[in-house]
Amino acid sequence: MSTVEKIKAIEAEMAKTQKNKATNFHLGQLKAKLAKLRKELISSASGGGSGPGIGFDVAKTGVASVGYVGFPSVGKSTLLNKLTGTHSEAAEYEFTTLTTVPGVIKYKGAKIQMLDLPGIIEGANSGRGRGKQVIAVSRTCNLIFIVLDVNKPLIHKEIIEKELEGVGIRLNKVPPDIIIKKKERGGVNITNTVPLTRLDKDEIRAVMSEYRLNSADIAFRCDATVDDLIDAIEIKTRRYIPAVYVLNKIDSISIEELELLYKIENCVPISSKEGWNLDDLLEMMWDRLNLVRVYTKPKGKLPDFDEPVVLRSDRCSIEDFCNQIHKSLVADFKTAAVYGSSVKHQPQYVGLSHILKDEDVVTILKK
Ligand SMILES: Nc1nc2c(ncn2[C@@H]2O[C@H](COP(=O)(O)OP(=O)(O)OP(=O)(O)O)[C@@H](O)[C@H]2O)c(=O)[nH]1
Ligand SMILES: [Mg+2]
Repeated sequence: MSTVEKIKAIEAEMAKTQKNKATNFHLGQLKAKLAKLRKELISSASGGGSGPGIGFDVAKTGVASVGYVGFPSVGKSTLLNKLTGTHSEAAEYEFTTLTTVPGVIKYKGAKIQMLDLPGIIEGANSGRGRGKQVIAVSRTCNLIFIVLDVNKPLIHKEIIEKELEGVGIRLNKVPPDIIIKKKERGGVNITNTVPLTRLDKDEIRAVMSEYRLNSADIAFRCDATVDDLIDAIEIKTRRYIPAVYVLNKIDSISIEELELLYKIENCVPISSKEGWNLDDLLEMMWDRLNLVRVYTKPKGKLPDFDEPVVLRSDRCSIEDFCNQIHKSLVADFKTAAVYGSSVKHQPQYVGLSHILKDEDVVTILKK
């Protein structure tokens, strides 16, 4: 049986098993098995080598990347062309784009790479169409634009979410607050700081034994589901990525129809053909990317507000800032004078480990 067939078989078994006290252990086991099989799919997708993967290995440029994911012909390439001025073939037939087409946009001083991907369809994560490669690229992005055609049924949104979820991508979520400490012996010890209303001990034990975690302390600090527990165990293969739902082609529907669409969370309605509402889309992109702009101030001079050093919020210490400017800077570093919201005193003298905030001003003092 192939991995995909095994997944199908387990899904079928889960569908016909009723959830109750007696079956909880069995269902927990099946969920964990499923998660392990899906992991096999991810590793075969990102491993490359097999199939037509040419063009999917795009060099990363810029401080962050945004991947465009959507069904064929929803207007992904038209959007890339409008936003970045890059040329990616756009046409009215499906699967126009067959490879990753990169473009770059400069927004608020930050260079952001945008990746136009081929259209995906249901079954993408098990290898249909160019699905595997699209998904492998999406996993590396800092933000995903899920592009939807407002004329197509919203079921497309769910299909895409399911495809991405299936390979360990978690959209607009934070990792579950569950701490697992492996031990040499002593069995599984479960503690919780909030009541667990969605998960019972049998399910926890089933999942733990499926992962051969026979001795461990697990502390639940959120009302977790069995999927959250599996995510916590599999944390290394999970990707928590923000997503924006781009509702394209609003030029082709009425105002009344448009109002209904605004109910979708994290959405921006646009028309890439007419260039409508692209400002809102970029503003939302900026917000979700959570970038940190740091202005340099040469000693005794005014800060340079035109060319910020842009950092990602997960890597924005003074050391990261120095490395962005020049590799040798850290070796010569004495102290940094920082003005802005990351410090109490203006300026405050800090070391390499200080974490910067958006729009701070920094002067590096050398030895
Ligand atoms: N009315 C309208 N049509 C649009 C809009 N954006 C794109 N289109 C049309 O939709 C068709 C498909 O556009 P593409 O940009 O090639 O779509 P894609 O998502 O890149 O398609 P694939 O590469 O096949 O996945 C083209 O005929 C575009 O002119 C829009 O905002 N409004
Ligand atoms: Mg395209």
